[in-house]
Amino acid sequence: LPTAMLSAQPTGFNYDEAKVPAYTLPDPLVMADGTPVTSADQWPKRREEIMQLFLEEVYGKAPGKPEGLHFKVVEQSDDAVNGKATRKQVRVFFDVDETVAMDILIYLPKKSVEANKPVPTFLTLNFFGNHSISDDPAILLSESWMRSSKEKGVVKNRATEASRGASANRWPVEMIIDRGYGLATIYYGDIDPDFDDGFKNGVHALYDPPAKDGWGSLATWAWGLSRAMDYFETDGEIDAKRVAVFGHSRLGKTSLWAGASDPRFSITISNDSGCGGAALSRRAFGETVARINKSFPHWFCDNYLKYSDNEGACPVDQHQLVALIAPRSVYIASAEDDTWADPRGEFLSAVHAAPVYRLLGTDGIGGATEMPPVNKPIMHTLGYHIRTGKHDVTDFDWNAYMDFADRRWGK
Ligand code: GTR
Repeated sequence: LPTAMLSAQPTGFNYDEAKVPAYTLPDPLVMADGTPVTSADQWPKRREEIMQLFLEEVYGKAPGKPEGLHFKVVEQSDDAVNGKATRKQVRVFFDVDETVAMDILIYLPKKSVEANKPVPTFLTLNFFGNHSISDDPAILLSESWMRSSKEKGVVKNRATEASRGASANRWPVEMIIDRGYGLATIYYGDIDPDFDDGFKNGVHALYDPPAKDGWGSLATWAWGLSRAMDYFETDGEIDAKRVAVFGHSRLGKTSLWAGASDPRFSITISNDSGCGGAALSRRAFGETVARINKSFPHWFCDNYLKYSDNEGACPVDQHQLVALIAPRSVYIASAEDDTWADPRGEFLSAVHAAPVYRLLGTDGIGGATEMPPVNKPIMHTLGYHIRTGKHDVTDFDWNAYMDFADRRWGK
């Protein structure tokens, strides 16, 4: 089972900028055959080359939308969040027989719903069940397998009443509603429980076991986010054209892959995503490919194992993941004390993706080449901040994401 908690700086890894190995990044603007990409109309072809490499070598290939996909509203109320929001809990069934499902908890500002104004919404995954984000007693208590955590009230891999609101500090629901945004969240373990079981449970139960280039858990969670998007497209209260996909840590890796693999996401937000997320692998700073493959062999496709202690051989690096999302907006956030996730490597992904954004006619990251001071967000088509503090999600982070969404969506 994965290590539940890690100290900020596990020993035996490099945290010294002077010891970052010399490396050359694969150029997102040179075709596999060496042809330079100099005009926007060449990009779709180059993008497809990069996409195939990520599918085959990194995250793995997921199936499309399942035929049996269907939705049921299992609970709703127009009196949530101190009377300011509506609440809806939607069960998304992945098969006709209803054997595997995920629940989406959705809060929308009541004002917008009453005025028939579709709501721009943050779509998120959570670590400990929808009921963990708020102490709202009407949230259905998750019955899914969960990583054991005393702190989160999880006993023998199941949530208990003590789990309610256990992660509320990361979820400023009222603040989000007050700013006119919706919040939708899903327990990631509904889609695929986060342990290495040879891909038998969760939605994998409905499919053949993945091949070497088949979907690992990150790709599977991202696939679940796309199924939530399928639901949004049927719900007139949500503005499906203005959805920001957000995730923290392993779920930030997931949101980046969701943004890259599904063009319906208008904004992609990576909070402290680190190795296999926004951080450049070739820097081998903090968490490395070898370490992540060892601790979490089920997150990536099996082909990714080839790059343990061999980052330079990987035909892609993580700036190209950001480039796959271009010209859509991406916000990358780091935390000063989160050296395990390599804040500088996270920033550099945005910098090295920016040429693609500029080729496609946007302002990229506004020409930034140096990291901004702490707590001073940069906001262009690409956004970035490094805030003070540890690996976490704070109100500072959320405020920056909403400022970014205001800009992008012209609110
Ligand atoms: C750590 C892992 C990181 C990050 C984090 C998390 O153990 O090394 O890559 O994903 O977990 O998701 O909390």
